[in-house]
Amino acid sequence: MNSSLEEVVAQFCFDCPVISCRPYGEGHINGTYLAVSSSGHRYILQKINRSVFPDVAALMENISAVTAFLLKKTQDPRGVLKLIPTTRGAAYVQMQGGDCWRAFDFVEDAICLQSPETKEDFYQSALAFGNFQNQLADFPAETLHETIKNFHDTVDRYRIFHEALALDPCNRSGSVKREIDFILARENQASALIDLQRQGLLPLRVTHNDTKLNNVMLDARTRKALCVIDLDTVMPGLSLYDFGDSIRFGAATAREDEKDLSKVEMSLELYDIYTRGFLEACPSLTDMERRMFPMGAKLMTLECGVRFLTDYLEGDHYYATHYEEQNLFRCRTQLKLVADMEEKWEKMIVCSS
Ligand code: ADP
Ligand code: GN1
Ligand code: MG
Repeated sequence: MNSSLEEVVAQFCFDCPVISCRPYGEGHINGTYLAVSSSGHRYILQKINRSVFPDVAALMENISAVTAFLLKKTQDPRGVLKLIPTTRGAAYVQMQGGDCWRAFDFVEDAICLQSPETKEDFYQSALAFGNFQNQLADFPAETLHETIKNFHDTVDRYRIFHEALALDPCNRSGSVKREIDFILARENQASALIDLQRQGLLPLRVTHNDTKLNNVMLDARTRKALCVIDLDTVMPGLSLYDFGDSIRFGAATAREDEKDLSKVEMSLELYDIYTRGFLEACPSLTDMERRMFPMGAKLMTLECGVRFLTDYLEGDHYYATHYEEQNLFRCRTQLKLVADMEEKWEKMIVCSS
């Protein structure tokens, strides 16, 4: 452990001194570490990405409030993320230089998947996210801070994409004409969900907004859903954002940055399974929400493709990348998924009705 990490771990109320701390997981946003204390107790330590989340105090207020609320509704100690306070009793610490850190109890005897190994795994993730939304139905949404403005405003994501395209700071737009054309050809659909919300036809709820399969923990033995993690983007939103983002990531037949696009499809079977689980765990969804499931899946996938391409055009500042062009490969899988959903549209409607 280097000396600056040692200084960080000394700020938290861990059960015993931390003896090791190493990078952990496959998140794209925060700096995540696994910290182990001399008793063997494990913790997750995270450096919060401040360029993505400039108002850390507001972000941590959200997480403290939501986890405290969920704790009252669950019996299982692994049923909700547990924040470890700092030695000063705060939810996070700001180090000299400005970096902000927080810590959680490690969810033990649990697994976190990049793709479902069985259909039941995906069904369990649907229960986890559906249940999360259901449990927060009576949370006072107006008290939550908007941690990222216009996070799932697809129209605004297009606006930012156009800006990146016009500036083209890395001279990359010439080599991605096909992807640009695909995205522009669908711009007129970007407001489909927001329009319905504005007309009062879709309700605003407390949503997670980042419902990737790797933001759910399953029990390692029973493989039943335990809890939802990565609560940075919990905000008022549409249920379709949560539904759609889960399909985008978990119903895909290949990894998010798969280079061989012939392997990338949206599995209709997994779509169907997720739909059943989500509805079962969140029975209060309206007919309109249910009817818009296919559009939620498509728009969240398209939006993600737009975001990956924007980041590629801007020089890969937002998402963590591990090799050149990773954002471009990520974008291509998303666009392939959108095309596949368009082909399977009628069947998706049948699954959702
Ligand atoms: P990011 O915002 O960068 O995606 P996450 O909060 O999702 O960060 O954490 C990244 C990964 O770390 C998760 O996908 C999961 O594998 C692991 N992780 C995060 N929190 C916990 C926890 N409390 N217990 C066990 N694993 C965790
Ligand atoms: C990011 O934090 P992580 O890796 O769970 C991103 C999501 C994207 C996703 C694409 C705060 O999720 O919005 O859909 O990458 N999170 C943020 O994999 O931007
Ligand atoms: Mg995550």
